Amino acid sequence: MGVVWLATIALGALGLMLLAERLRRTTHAMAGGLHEDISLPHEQAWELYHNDFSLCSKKTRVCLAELGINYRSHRIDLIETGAYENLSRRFLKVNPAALVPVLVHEGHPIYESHDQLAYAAAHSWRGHVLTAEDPQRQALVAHWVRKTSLIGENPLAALEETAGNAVPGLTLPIFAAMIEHIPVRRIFVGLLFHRFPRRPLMFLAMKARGLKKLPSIKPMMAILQRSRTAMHGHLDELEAALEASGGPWILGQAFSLADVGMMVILDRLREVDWLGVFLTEQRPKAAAYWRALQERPSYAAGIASFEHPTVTRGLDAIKRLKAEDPDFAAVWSG
Ligand SMILES: N[C@@H](CCC(=O)N[C@@H](CS)C(=O)NCC(=O)O)C(=O)O
Repeated sequence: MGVVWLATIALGALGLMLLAERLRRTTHAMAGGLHEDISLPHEQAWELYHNDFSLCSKKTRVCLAELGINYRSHRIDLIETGAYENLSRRFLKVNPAALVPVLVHEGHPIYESHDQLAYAAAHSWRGHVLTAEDPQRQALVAHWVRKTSLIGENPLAALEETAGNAVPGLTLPIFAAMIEHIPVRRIFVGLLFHRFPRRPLMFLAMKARGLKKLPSIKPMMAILQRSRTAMHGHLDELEAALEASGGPWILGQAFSLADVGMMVILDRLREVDWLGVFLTEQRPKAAAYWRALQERPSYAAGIASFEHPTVTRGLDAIKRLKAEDPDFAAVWSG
């Protein structure tokens, strides 16, 4: 009986501790743009909370590199790169939505990466170089910035809307490869504190099955197929835009924020070995465009120099399995 009482008390205490921690780590949506009402400790005019692998973080880093803005870097782990640091008390003070990137200017945060691009361009003497002056071209830049963004709370529900929303589904294989090396207890932190429990649940499912068995997780394969179809549509639009502008960039001779977003999307396709599917001879302009994008110093500064070891290892594992296992390779065909 004494043991039962002790166990009950211990469980009760644990439950209370978890509840108290849950209350301390409440998360909620944050509107995009500058929040002058929030002041964060800072040492530099520009600071960036970001993750090496995250699509939106890459976009903001490339934009800052294009603008020549120096920033203090705060690297934040996400579960796929090691741990749910985005759910830590410290980071939730920076962004209660628990998302990266967060750009901080003079101590005030700017949420949503597309808003960060616009804000940084508007506050840099070189900003006009990345945006357009005449309204028609401005509208074109706005169209492509949106097209390359992750929009909405559930991007998977609107894959056809933006190329950014079609990316997470195509990222599933590298997520599965990366999560193989992350201990399950770290994913549990997400189950306790994440605003969208379906995200840690998805990682748990991939962890349980392993990379090789990813093709057997039917709901994920359905998302992947839908994302692939949607991405084909988005890249057809890119091919047409490059044809119309005459290249080398979406606006023609001028590199703009439109290209910043697309650089990051194409790089993610590289990271998950999709380029052979999407940049075929059917899209020669997009293929040449991708080659030109990789030549930009901002590609090295914002993307290549942040290559994460788990991503490199994951891509190697994907390529190995594709060569060995036809069922696995079939994910990329068809
Ligand atoms: N619409 C937001 C999306 C931000 C977002 O989803 N960030 C992802 C990384 S790309 C993240 O922080 N995920 C962490 C998580 O869901 O646990 C933006 O463009 O900034």
